[in-house]
Amino acid sequence: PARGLQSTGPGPRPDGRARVRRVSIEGNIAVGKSTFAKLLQSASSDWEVVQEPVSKWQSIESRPSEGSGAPQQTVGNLLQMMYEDPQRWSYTFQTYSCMSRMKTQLQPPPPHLLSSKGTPVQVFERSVYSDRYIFALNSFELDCINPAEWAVYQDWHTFLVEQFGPQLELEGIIYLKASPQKCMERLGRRGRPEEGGVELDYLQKLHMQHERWLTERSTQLHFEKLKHVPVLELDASVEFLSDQTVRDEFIVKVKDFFS
Ligand code: TTP
Repeated sequence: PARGLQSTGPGPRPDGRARVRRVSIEGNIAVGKSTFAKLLQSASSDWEVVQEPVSKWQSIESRPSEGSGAPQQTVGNLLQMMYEDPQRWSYTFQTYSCMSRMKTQLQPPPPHLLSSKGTPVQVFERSVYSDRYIFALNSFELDCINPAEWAVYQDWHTFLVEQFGPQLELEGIIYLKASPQKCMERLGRRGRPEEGGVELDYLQKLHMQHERWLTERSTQLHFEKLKHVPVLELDASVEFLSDQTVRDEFIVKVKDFFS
């Protein structure tokens, strides 16, 4: 059984209320992270889900020069560019996805969590850590990010994570695990246009990266604390959205993990 959430912060706040803890949901493309996140959102008012900003990556906005008054324009779909020409665009994609993720992870918890008398938890879809240890690493291993880009990525990633320190730390990770074949089936069913060319082999590689990081815990992680963050692994191969019993079981396990 998984250990409960880590207690990395300073303990209860001066008013005696619990500190808001931070957890990420990790798992392969199309495993069902967003669906699971919505399930958590509706299960307790003490849990607040912060969604992944995929739509931002799909429409990059121009930055008009200050004071020009020109309206913002959509200047590209970075997700599509990355899938069409990974060697050209993977590094750019990972800098942008990581930056948008940092912004979301740094947002303060909403007021109702801060005033909660229960055990408030902020839940993120993925994290700055999966950006590096799943996607950027995988792109490097596939030669889509070259050694110089990988060195630059690691340098600024380490610098920023260390600068922000506790604000970016996670106290737990929920790992939704399903076979790459299952994820492929779900990916086909949802039909996101940019993902039309994704092959099973790519999902198998990403699955292996998740396994190395979250099950074997053998990846060369740069951040010492991350090696000890408790992981709750859930079997997401079942159709949890349509099965009330599975949904209830998941919620019980998550409650247990959070308490
Ligand atoms: P996911 O973050 O896996 O989101 P999802 O919508 O597939 O998750 P789920 O179905 O489980 O709710 O990936 C979104 C898309 O962005 C996907 O095509 C993979 C791509 N991506 C990268 O290429 N690099 C990255 O660092 C991230 C986070 C996503």
